[in-house]
Amino acid sequence: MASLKETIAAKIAPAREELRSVLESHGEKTISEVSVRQLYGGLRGVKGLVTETSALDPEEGIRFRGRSIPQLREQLPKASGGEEPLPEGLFYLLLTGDLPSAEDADAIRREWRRREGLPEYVKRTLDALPISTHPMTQFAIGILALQPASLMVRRYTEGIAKSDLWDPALEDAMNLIANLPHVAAYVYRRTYRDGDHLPPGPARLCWSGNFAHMLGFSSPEFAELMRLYLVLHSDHEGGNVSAHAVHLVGSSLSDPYRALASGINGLAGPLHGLANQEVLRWIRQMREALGGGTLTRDQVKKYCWETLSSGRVIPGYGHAVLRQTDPRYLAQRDFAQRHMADDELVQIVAMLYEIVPEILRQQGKAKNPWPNVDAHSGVLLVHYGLVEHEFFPVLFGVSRALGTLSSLVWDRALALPLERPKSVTTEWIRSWAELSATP
Ligand code: HAX
Repeated sequence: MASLKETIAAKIAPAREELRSVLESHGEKTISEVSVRQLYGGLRGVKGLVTETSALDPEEGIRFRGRSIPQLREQLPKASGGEEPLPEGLFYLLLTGDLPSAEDADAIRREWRRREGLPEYVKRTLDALPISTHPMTQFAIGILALQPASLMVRRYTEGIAKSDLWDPALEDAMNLIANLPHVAAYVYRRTYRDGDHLPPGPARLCWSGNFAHMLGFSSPEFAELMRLYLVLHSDHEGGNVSAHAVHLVGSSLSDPYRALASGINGLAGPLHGLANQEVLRWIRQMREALGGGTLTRDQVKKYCWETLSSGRVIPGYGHAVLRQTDPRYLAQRDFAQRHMADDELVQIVAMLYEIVPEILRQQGKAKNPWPNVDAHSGVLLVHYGLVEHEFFPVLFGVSRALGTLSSLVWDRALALPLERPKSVTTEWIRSWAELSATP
């Protein structure tokens, strides 16, 4: 069986040739024109990036290397006795484009488990932070604290050719992914369990199972949820803030640790990954405001309108690209229906699905009234006892590393250049518009 690195190495020359040929045949064709509105509007809809690992269709949702979420849940290798796909297999797929065998996924599991172990200075760095520091801040600092181990930096300093940088970038990505559950679990246990840390579990545990174990959750069903969660949040094409930040920062040949930390900081915004914390916070506030009993549809509707009229968003709803219910939401809903249909919070989430889209339609602002990935994830975690909502975005961050670091390895393999778009001023736009209007 070829190693992961051998499999990728064999694909690099053809991929470079493909890129050369696309540029030779189509290099001067125009894909996107940018309106002034788009320039001020977050470049929504402008095709300005190439990302191979996944592609997002507004109606159908995400495909990872061409495969939909239902297909992934069916086709990717599973843990023994489990039904949900292994993130190890997904990572293989994202990196190579090939569906992994059970042996391929297990080889990645062994690699990650072999590379794990937090240096003491990383723990001391985290311990120096006030316990009130948001878990996402701690997580980003933990990632940066690991950075002195970067092989890419060492090789660059030794004078490696730019075209070979993908190799140490892959090594960094593997070491980093192996240790992200350790950083995350360390943050969780120091913040919410009085620093009572748990050692890693037996070598046979998969990446997600070991993560669940180090967080302190031993139920096999929670490990199943982790596998699904860590697969679903991994990648969402290249334009979202976290993926774009990793790609942008990496384009300066900044190493994978620094690039991922940037992506994690982007993910920590409430319009992006922090929305999963906000959804639960909002539901808890709603229950409290409504007296804590069983919620009626009318009460929920009124609370949604109050949220909107106070100038806030309804978290977990809407999307910059999607125009349908997010299939990542549907996969979590399916998990909930199979494992916890009677859970009270799950039922509130189901009620919101029946109520919120119509309210957002009536309000008439959001282009997409449907739920996104963050509308469901929190209540699943709470069901198993992971109740601390500020920690939820960290789980998202652990998962997002899989997609963004796979893309980063390919950015280096294809020797993509420094990303440096041109900016203009409003004054420039005015003069340009006046000049273009002159007959
Ligand atoms: N509640 C209230 N208003 C909403 C809304 C929501 N859920 N979604 C969009 N809108 C509003 C926008 O705030 C915007 O209002 P203004 O014109 O006053 O600025 C208007 O509708 C048009 O926005 P849009 O074009 O439909 O959406 P954007 O592409 O600008 O933004 C967001 C997409 C996801 C940021 C947006 O839908 C939102 O704020 N949703 C709530 C937060 C959330 O769930 N974020 C997570 C998204 C998924 C993700 O990235 N996860 O990591």
